[in-house]
Amino acid sequence: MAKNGQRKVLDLFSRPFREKNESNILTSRSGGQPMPHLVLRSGGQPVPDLGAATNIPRGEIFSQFLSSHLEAAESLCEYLMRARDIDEFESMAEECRDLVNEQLFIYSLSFVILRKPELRKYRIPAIVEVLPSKFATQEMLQVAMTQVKKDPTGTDPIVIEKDFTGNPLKAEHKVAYWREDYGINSHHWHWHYAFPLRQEENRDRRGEIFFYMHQQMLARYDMERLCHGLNRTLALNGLREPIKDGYFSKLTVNNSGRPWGTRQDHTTLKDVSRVGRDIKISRLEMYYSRLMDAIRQRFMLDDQGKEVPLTDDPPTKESKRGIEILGDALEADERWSVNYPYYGNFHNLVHVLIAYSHDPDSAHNEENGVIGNSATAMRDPAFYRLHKLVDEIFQEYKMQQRPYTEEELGLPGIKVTKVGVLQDGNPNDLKTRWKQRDFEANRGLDFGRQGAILFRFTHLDHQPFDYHLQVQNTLTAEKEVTVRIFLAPTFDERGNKMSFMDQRLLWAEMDKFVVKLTPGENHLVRSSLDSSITAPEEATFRDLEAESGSSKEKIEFGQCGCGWPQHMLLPRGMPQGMHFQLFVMLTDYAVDKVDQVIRCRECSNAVSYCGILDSKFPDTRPMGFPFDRKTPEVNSGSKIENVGDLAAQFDNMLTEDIKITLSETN
Ligand code: CUO
Repeated sequence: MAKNGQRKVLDLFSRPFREKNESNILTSRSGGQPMPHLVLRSGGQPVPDLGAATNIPRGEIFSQFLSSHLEAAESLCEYLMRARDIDEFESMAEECRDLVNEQLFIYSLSFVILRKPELRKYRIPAIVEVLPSKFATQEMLQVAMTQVKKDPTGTDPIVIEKDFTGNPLKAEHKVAYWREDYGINSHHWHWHYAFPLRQEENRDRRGEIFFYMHQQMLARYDMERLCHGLNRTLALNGLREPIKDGYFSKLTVNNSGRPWGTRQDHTTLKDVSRVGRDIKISRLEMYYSRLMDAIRQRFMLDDQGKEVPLTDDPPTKESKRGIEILGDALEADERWSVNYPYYGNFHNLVHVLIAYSHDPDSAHNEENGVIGNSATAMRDPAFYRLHKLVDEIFQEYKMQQRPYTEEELGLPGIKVTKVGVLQDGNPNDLKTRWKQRDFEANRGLDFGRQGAILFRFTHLDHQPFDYHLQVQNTLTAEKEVTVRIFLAPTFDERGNKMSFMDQRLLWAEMDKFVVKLTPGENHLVRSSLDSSITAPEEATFRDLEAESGSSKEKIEFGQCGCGWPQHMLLPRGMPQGMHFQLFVMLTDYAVDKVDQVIRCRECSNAVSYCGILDSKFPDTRPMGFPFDRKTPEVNSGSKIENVGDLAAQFDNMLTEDIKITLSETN
């Protein structure tokens, strides 16, 4: 029976680390005649013209933070983008899969399927199943191998304990379950190819979304830390101070049993000098100074020496905001940075610097650490310290912007009178719990087992809940509004209620949606499942196989992989309950609205973190509004000390105290 398109996609994602030359596609597909995109090698053998794509050796860890790897990705994506339909895509991909680095291949397949409207309808299987070695420990792989030998048809799940990387002797370990969650790491992998570096296309507000998405990850991580009585993340104190916390991921590279690099506690960063990559700390410090100078001077210099103003109040709607220009120069995007040679590649190279800190000159032939790869980076505590350092640069910039005005914050005629959450009939007391999920690792591993190899992960979870809002529209006509919902802890590490400025960076976006208010009373109910930051669970190989064999409607599309996992929408809370604040703000949709035709409906979940493909970001306000700037000034003369004071000044805002409790029972 002929394979349908979805099957073809699944086969391409299967067994990425299979032995070379298992297929003879090169000659068989073309019937001995070179296909148009193939070139002849000196021996007469046709091979695809892959440009820089073959520069990364097979078996090496692919890193989206390395320019040479991005160059390879650019070539391979460019090659695969030429496919005109799924059949051509399949044959072109099969032609090169044994010639290029395995993870580069998976990255580029994913990139092209997301980008090409003709291919977007095909779904990518969960990355946990495609690359299990990025999620499961060496021990799990070993157990799987032993099981296969003992019982080739067995299906018993291999359970991974949530404490596999350490124990509470290290305070940092208390939040290891969060950092090592399969869902947030999958999201981060997908995000980085949804907003790729060094590619032709520049997505709307990409530098700003880089800032905002990572800032929100920090807010969520800090919220989780407070649930355990841990302090909020401290930024790396420059690049010379030893990094207090080490990390031992227990993961293996490419199912090979070769471990990823590890880092001891108190490791001092050193210049990196490995083949093809030399990184000098002093150079990174220079980039840092130039970025900070630009922020203080309120302009950057382009490659002609011309001043490019940095402001979040640009002269026209079409001009870029400063945050976007700064984001592109800081991440940095070689193609979109205002002056790449001058402002350098700060953030990406600090990833690489830390990733090689255990073996900076390759004297031990060690692999890089997990912080060097976007599918694994969030496991390492140093990831947050690095991103806090990056965020502090962004915040330095944001603190230079004027505070929001009453006009920008208010919405005359609209009053929120009540807000709260309801879960299983319980008001304002959300419960979290532990849950387990199985993934099938057969397709990502090469053990040749007929039965399933199931890996069982334990993760945080909660029952879905609803937000309830009571809103009065005192206008005589209907009014379209944007509802913005945020969550933050009420108290700091010492148990003190937080000031506006202190809590500012902890507000996690929970949802943002547009609704029409009729004149008079409106009761709005919104499900947590519809959150603007989450995507549906990634489909497994098995889900997609079942779907591709049936004629029924497709399983719901997510942001094609990008999006915060639903199961991590809430922080853990505490067994005895922990105090949080909900903050709700309604703004005028006529102001927020972006004029555009939404061109891609398939991948439009998790919009606040992932944008909408081929379309503009659908909210004109700066990302993070209204908490991205310093305390607002209001004309009444009252001082805004905390978020409650702010909400008291405006009818279109309201706060509510809620509790989040970790329940051990369900
Ligand atoms: Cu996502 Cu540093 O950008 O990890």
